[in-house]
Amino acid sequence: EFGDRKAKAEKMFRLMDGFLKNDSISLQKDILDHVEFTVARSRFNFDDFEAYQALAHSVRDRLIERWHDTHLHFKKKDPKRIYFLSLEFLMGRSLTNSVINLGIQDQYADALTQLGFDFEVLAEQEGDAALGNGGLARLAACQMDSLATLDYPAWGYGLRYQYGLFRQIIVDGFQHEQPDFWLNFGNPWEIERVHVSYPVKFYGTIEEEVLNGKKCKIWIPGESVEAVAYDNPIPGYGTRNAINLRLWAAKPSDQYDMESYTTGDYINAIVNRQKAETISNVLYPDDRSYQGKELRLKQQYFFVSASLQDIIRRFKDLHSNFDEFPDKVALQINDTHPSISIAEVMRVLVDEENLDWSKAWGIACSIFSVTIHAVQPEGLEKIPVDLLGSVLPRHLEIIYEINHRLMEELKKSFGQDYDRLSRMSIVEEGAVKSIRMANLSLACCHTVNGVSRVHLETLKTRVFKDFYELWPQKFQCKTNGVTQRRWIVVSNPSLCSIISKWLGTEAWIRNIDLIAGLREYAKDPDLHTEWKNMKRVNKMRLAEYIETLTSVKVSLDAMFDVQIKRIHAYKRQLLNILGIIHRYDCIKNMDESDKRRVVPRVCIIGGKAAPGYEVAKKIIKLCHAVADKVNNDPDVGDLLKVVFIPDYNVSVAELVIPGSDLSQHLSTAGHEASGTGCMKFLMNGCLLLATADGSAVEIAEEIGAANMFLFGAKVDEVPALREKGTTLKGSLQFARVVRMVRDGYFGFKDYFKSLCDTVEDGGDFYLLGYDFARYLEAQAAADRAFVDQVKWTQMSILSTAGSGKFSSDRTIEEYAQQSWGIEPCKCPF
Ligand code: GPQ
Repeated sequence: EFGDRKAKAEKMFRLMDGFLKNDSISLQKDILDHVEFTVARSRFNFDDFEAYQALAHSVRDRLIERWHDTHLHFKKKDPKRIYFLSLEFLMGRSLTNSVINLGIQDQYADALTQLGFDFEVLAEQEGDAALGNGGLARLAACQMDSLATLDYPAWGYGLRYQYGLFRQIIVDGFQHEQPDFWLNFGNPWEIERVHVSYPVKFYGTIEEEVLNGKKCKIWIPGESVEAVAYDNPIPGYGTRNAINLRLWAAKPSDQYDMESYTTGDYINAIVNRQKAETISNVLYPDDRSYQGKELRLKQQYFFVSASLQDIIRRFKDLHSNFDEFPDKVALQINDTHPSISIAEVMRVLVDEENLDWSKAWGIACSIFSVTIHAVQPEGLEKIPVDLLGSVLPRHLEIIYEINHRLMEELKKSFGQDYDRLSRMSIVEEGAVKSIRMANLSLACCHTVNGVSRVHLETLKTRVFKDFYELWPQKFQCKTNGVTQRRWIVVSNPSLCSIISKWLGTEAWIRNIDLIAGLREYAKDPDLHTEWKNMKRVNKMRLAEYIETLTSVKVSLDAMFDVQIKRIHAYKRQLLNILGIIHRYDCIKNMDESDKRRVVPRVCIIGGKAAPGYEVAKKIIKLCHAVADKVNNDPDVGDLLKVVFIPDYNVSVAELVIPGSDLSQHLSTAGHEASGTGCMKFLMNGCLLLATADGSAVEIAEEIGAANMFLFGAKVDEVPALREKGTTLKGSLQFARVVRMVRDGYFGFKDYFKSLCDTVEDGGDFYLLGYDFARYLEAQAAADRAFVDQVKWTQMSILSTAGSGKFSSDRTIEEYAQQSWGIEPCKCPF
């Protein structure tokens, strides 16, 4: 009967030419239909937001069409798939990206004009999907775009948080956090799959049973929560492929605990059940600090368990023998957050599929690879044994068994070297006995990836030295990249046209290597004119935004100098502010003729501080305090303006990056695993002022160190400099600017005291004092370069031209070939 229905539907579909059409009239009709029937407003009376909703639904229909075709095609071909597990995805807005990737931007723009609307105005109505904190999460989003574009059979899996990353509001210069209930106004980009749901179990006890003469462990769970799928289609560019990002939401389960209903406590039973939903409620906003929170562990297991049930169900649709599992499944774990999946795979294979341990372990070892984003051993995730034993008792047992076998193996290689064994153990003995999730990942994964060359070196020589000595072949470098679709085509359309015009092709949007062709024209005066116009228009947009948000008027002739990223002590926003204070101090002491030689600057800083991160919050306040003083000082005028852009997020980045001249990446060498912001600036022709850290080292190789402003202590100098510690005094200039803050020159004397203490009095772990003089020199070099606009423009063109390596397309190709062993699976048009 089903076959018959299918044939009839197909026949009717072809007769009616049922595919969605993309001419202007069809699009207009579609949008108006969605106004009337989806948004339920009158076709003759709807506002910009309602127009956006209707437009988004019309685009969504087209996404779904391709997404269906892609999945049918994947199902038919049954290739090995890559499953990308990540607790965070920072997707930002979807509208413009979708229509560009679908290749129907002009048609939509035209259709909207006909209806009296402006595409760009409607695009501004969309809020960001902010299901992540920072670099790690945006990287996952960029990689999804590349996976789709390169036609890889990929799935993303994560959590559908009700509350994304908090909104930052600034009151009197202080950060306040407000909840981001992003789903309040509906989310047209997701598809709720009420039928795709799985129970996820927690707590309970373990019992032993004898089954067929074999002793077995049976987990009797104490709680069950339902995971419901929400699918988010991810369209590739220049292909019909659209892959799926499946996010899980927690819903109360109706499976267990019928008792409380029958005992009559109906209301309480419902209230208790409702608590299940809290699992997917909120994203943890403290980027990289692990506090052993029960809810966090439950989030991790919840999304991992649901994803694996889904993956295994898909596998079993076509296969019955788990020997074939590694031929069909590659699992990528994004940092250690999803690493409980290793224990879960073992549990399913051993306890549910009845495979013997070593066979199951062999399978696990051939499907998992991990990427580490942390730099410090202290930054690695640890779960207290008591906590794990209570929430996931069977998983704790399995981890102990894995560890026992690991220790036996290690003894073969290292004999009685107990120090080494205890360092490599998955179980950390100590005041709080814990499970080292990184060690679990290292024991199992066939590949351990670092995110830049410097970072991989750190992993090999410091963080995982012992493991590297045992399994050197596991360690690989996959330097991060970002997608040129979002970071040039979507966010800088004028630059996009210039590149296509000068290269004579749009092919670089799929094949970024071509962008190097711009080098040939780096000195061409016509290109310079177009380039400078593009930059000026982008600066104008940014200046308007700044004025609306902060009431500060900035001059377009000034150098727009930008540092936007999460606020962290190691990223050294404080170094930037102290540099600004120095600049201010210099201007104050100049006579009029000196002032004429000053290169005017607009110093722009933006970023969120984790809610409990005191130092980071003080940095934000200091930035405002300095801005207040400088911006209102008539001696300074347009020579220096300081701006803090509130609520930095993906869509703000899309506006700010194209409008900047210079960007700053100031991490103390050895602390930024890679950095990806710098790549976005590079693509947009902004010059980089950076330490030799993370990916900046590789950027210098690509564009030539002479085309950027590198400064500061090198990675291998840092430990010795720290050793010297107390005897190492920063420069006089450094002492002077810190003193100004200490003395209350910018007010809030008592409040800033502890911040000053972090860089003085023998502290200064991040070596601000040591690097300060070199930092000022680099800044002076940037000023000199800016005065010579021909030189500057040439450096800017060479930056864009040299950015090819930093496309996530290159990164994904490397993962596909070196870690996952997958092939493209292109859906025919
Ligand atoms: N990163 Cl450990 C995060 O954004 N969050 C984290 O919890 C950790 C790392 C960043 C890292 O700091 C950057 O250097 C990288 O470029 C980025 O991950 C992506 O790899």
